[in-house]
This record gives sequence, C-alpha cells and structure tokens, in this order.
Amino acid sequence: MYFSRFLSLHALWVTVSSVIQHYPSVWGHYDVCKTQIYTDEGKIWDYSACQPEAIDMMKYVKVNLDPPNITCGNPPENFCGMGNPYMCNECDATIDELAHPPELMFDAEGRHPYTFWQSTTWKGYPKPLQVNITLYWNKTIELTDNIVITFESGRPDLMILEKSLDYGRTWQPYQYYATDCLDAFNMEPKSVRDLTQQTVLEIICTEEYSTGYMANSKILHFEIKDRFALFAGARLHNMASLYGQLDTTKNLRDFFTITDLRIRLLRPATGEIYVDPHHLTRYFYAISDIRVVGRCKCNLHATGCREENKKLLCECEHNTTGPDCGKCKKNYQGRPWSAGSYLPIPKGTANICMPSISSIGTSPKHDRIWPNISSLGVSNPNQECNCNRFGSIRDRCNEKGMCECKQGTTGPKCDKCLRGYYWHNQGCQSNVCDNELQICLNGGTCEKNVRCLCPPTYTGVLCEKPSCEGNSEACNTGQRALTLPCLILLLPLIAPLGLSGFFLF
Ligand SMILES: [Ca+2]
Repeated sequence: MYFSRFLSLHALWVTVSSVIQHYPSVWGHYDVCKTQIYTDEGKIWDYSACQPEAIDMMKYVKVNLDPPNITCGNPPENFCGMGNPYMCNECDATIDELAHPPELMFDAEGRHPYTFWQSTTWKGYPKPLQVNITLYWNKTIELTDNIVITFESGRPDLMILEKSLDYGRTWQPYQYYATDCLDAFNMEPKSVRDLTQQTVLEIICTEEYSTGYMANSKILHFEIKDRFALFAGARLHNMASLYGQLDTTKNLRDFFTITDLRIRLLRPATGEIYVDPHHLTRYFYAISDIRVVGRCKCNLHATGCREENKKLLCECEHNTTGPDCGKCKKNYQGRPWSAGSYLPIPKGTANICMPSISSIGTSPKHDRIWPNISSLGVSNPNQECNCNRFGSIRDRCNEKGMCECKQGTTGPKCDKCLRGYYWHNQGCQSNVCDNELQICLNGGTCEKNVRCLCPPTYTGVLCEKPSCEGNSEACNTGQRALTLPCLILLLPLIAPLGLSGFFLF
C-alpha cells in the first residue's frame, strides 16, 4: 500500500515536472499563439495568449506640425547661440546642409553634430512661440519603454506631452513639463518617484526636464519603465505581477496605450527668467531625436505586426481579424469576441473565436477545423470561459457565456474572493479572522485570515478565552497533556512518510 502511494506520488511528480519543462522558468511568456499537443484524441492545437515583440516605433511614425510653416529656413534666417548671441548660423530650407526639416527628428543618429528639426526663431515676441508636433501611427500601440526627446537648443520652459487613444479625435495630457510648475500650470511639482501603485495614473507636472540651457542634459523623458516598476519591481523582474495588474485594470492598460502623441511646445528655453528682446534669434525649438518604443496592440491575439500600404496591421490568430484583432472572423461568431488574457500566468488564455453554429457542417473547411475545437471542448470544457474549476459551480460557462461562481467567490472567472473570504486550495472559504469583522481579541494577531495567533494567556478561535481560567496549574499541565495526544493523532500520518522514505532509499 505504501509502495503504491509512493508510485502515485511519483507519477504526480512526473506530470508536474513535464508541465514545468514545457514552460520557461521565467514567467510571463506570451510569444506563442498556439502549440500542437498530443491527447488521447490525437493532435490538437492548444491556444495561448500572445503579443508582438516591442519595436522602435519611430520607423513607422508619421508627423504633423502645427502651424505648418513653423520650420525654419523659408525664408532663410539667422539663429544664434543662447549662451553667445553673437555666434550665429543660417537656416535655409533650400540648401540641404542648412535645412532642418521634421524628418531629422527620426533619422538614424550616430553622426556628429546631430541632425535636427528646428523651428523659426521667436521674432514675433511677445506673441507666444508655440508648436504642436503630432506623431501618429494609424494603429493602436502599447508603450513598453520611456518616450525620450532630445533637444538641441535647451529643453523648453513649458511643454505638455499629450496622448490620444482615438486617432486624434480626443486628447488627454500625459505629463506637464515646466521650469516652474506652480506658476505655469498651477500644479505642485512632482517626480515619477513620488507615484505609488495607487497614484500611478496621476498626471503630474515635473520640473526635472525643464532646466533649460543651464543644465547639461538635452534629454526629456516620459517615464514608462518607472511606472511599470511600481508593479514589476525595480528591475522589472516580476513582469507577471504587472501583467496580472494590466489584465484586471482597464485604466492601467489604457494608460500605456496610444494611437497618437502630441508634443505641445509652449515656450522655448530662455536660459534665464527674462527674454532678451534685442536678441530674439536666440530663442527657438530644435529637436534631434524622438524615441518611442512599443508593440502593436493586438489584444493578445497575434505575435506578428507587419506594415502593409504604410499601415501597421496585426497578423491575427485565434480566428480573429481587424487591425487590432478586435473582432471575430466571419463564420467564427460562435460566441462574443473577447481579448486574450495574460492570466492565468504563464501562458494566459487565448479566448479564441469559435465557429458560428450555423456554419458548422456547411463548409468542408470548417468541418476540418471543428473537430479540433470540439475535442478541446470535450477534454477541457472550462477552456471556453476559463472558469476557475475550484471557484465556479460548473466547469463550463452558462448559456450567457458567464462563469457561475460558488459562494464567497467572484470575478469573471470566479477566481477571486469576496470580502470576508480567503482563497484556500480549493476555492474561497470564509475568513476565520480579519481586520474588519472578525478581529482577534486580547492582543491576538490574525495570520492569513486562517487563525488568530493568541498571546499565551488567551485561547479560543478569536483569543476570546483566558487560557487557564483561574487555574494556572491545570493550564501548565494542560499544555503538556495536549501535546502527547496530538502526536498520537498525527502518528498515522507521519508513519507512511517514513516508510515511503524507506522504500525510496
Ligand atoms: Ca536626428
């Protein structure tokens, strides 16, 4: 009997280790949309959530400047150094070497001096010199790294970075930049380091990147990675945690998602408090480089994103289609479209589109595909909704496509606990203790909602009873008396372990 128990334990370990081998030790890999697996019913596709790799998005960017004639050189004009108003150069749009067109913000750098776009000078002072630079992709993009802008004539005194999620119809601020936030935008200056998980979506004004000519740095950041680090740790070693958050919090997901960016340059670097009206050729904007790194948003239904007719398109899997894989293919409307899910980690849930009921059997093509999906359905019915098998009443979803949760359980997949419940191996159980309703008494502390750790003088579920009611001796001996019966009770459980150890060696 002990030997057979050991055998079944061994079988379990083999299963577990083969599962572990199947996935890389680093969690959070979403780079495979499907794999072929072998089951009793033959070879079938096993679907996973997937996403394209992050790339340099400036290769695909389009740019629009407002006002359109704001680039210098038409007519030719002189511009001068901010530190030295007598050291001047010429901008002339008709001569390559002296022209500074917008595309020089996106060319490959590496030469010196850098190539840069440049605006006209502030000759209209005191009328503000303002420029909107709109970057657009005609595609939804998820940012994965900091946005970095390099200025060649001092960083602007005032600037707003804005984003759009609807191809430029509406805009939201991303970050304010000013030498004096309070004065410029009536906002307290903040740094990304002041943010927490709770305030990660706050739009801040920062003075870190607006020190103008006097500081050596030419670079301005919008910090994506610092925001990721609030969830994934300083070195982003725990991306699984970030992905978990992104999955459950739409606002957080949307925060890092854009279709367009707009750089609103509101006042050029002046290097000092007052503008010198006699040397207005010192004031202008010049940008040598803009860096935007991200991935095509494909709703976790694609690993590829290609350019077609100068437009980025996801190469959709899971029977989805559309530029963002945002809908089910024709004849695959068997259930409503749904984005893939990063959860459960490490391979997520594909939420593939199922064949339409009416199309089954009408086309030989679908006959070929249907058996695969139905065999998936039979062997693992909860795959469809991915209902948590411990938290849901049935392992498949109901006719509305929803999971039905057991008492104390909640969430679309029934994998979360309501207040007053905690997750235990096989679902949600009501708290023994907590910090709200079932508080441990007499100085006891609640350990993981499972038990109160009582001070020595108290006992009971909530430490409500003095442990030796008026009889200290009974209590002292009682403790010893308790230990022995416990050991006797535990003996049948301990013994097999020892014996199976004997068989092992
Ligand atoms: Ca350049």
